[in-house]
Amino acid sequence: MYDVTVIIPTYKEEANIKKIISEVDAVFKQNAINGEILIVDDDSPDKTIEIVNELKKTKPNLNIVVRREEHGLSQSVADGFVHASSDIFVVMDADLSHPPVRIPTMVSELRAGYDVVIGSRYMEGGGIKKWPLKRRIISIGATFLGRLLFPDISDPVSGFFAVKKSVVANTSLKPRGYKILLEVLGKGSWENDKEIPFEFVDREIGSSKLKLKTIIEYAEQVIDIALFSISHHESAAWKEWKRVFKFGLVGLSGIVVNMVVLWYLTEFVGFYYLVSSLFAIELSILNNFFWNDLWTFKAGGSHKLSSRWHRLISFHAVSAGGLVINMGILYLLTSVGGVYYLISNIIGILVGFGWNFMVNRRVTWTRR
Ligand SMILES: Nc1nc2c(ncn2[C@@H]2O[C@H](COP(=O)(O)OP(=O)(O)OP(=O)(O)O)[C@@H](O)[C@H]2O)c(=O)[nH]1
Ligand SMILES: [Mg+2]
Repeated sequence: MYDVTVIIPTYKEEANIKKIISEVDAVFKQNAINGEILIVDDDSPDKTIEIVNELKKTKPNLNIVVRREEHGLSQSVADGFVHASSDIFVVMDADLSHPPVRIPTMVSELRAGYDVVIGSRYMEGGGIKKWPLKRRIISIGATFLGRLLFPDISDPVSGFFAVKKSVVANTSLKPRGYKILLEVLGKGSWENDKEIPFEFVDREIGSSKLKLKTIIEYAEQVIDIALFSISHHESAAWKEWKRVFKFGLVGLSGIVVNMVVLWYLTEFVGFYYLVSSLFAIELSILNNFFWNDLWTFKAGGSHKLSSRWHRLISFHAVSAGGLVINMGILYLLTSVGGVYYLISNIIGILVGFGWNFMVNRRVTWTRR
């Protein structure tokens, strides 16, 4: 019936609701969008519902769902997906943090063929205005966790995004969890995404609902999506697991190269073993680089570091960092912490591996 549904979850937004509705409606009119506004309210005890019902009298494209049970932000948005009467959904907050003027761009990107369009605070051109340091730190932490699952997405926990109905239509989104976008990315069926920058403005009126419990639930949600992807191989996060696995296999092959070269140069060429080791380390780094470049991260020339030489240099730098981390942890745990050195070494290797994967993923082999 409509071309676009803007879904706005609300809880106690009496101070903002009127303004956001009229701003979205104005954007519809200015851009000739046949759009619906769907408020999904968790039975707010303030005047939110009353105001919406009053506005409904003059705005036929305004609808409200009032939820009386199982309160929660993600559940509300998921309910909005079910009640929307269009094939394109835009999700945004009620507190004017998300600029409605970006809606037309999101819609046209979906029409251009993208399945998900994300409003990003963390890409060039995006930003956050007037946020206290504490909020910034929490947000950066949450974004970091989300990027473990979706490293190509700068803002995987944004509350401002648009999806095609087909992405979420046959998925069971977990009712719990605060970050609905992460849930959509983790469990929805989509192929390609697009990020567009926007400037997030902190709410001026009304109260924030962010609590410690929210953070714990968020961590649970990330784990849940990671586990989900292990059994759903069409999911985007699964592709990332495959890369981690390949990177690990390549790492093991590097150990073999290292051992063979060390042994050969020492036994048959007669080098002092530490000298042999230098060659062994360099050859294993080269071995790992080429396998990762041709196999783990193969990407038909779409890397930001488009020259293989640049990627090779970057890989060396990251590997050196990984080595320092590995040895540093070995030293600290054993000499300072009194941990048995072989155990310390395993921990050092794992942390070094995590470093190597994540930094190479985001620097050496980052996509354009
Ligand atoms: N339906 C529903 N909406 C909610 C719930 N919690 C928050 N919201 C709405 O979801 C949007 C985002 O919530 P906010 O409280 O702004 O969350 P935030 O942006 O992380 O934090 P602040 O802006 O600092 O408050 C707003 O439109 C809220 O009204 C909820 O439990 N149910
Ligand atoms: Mg907000």
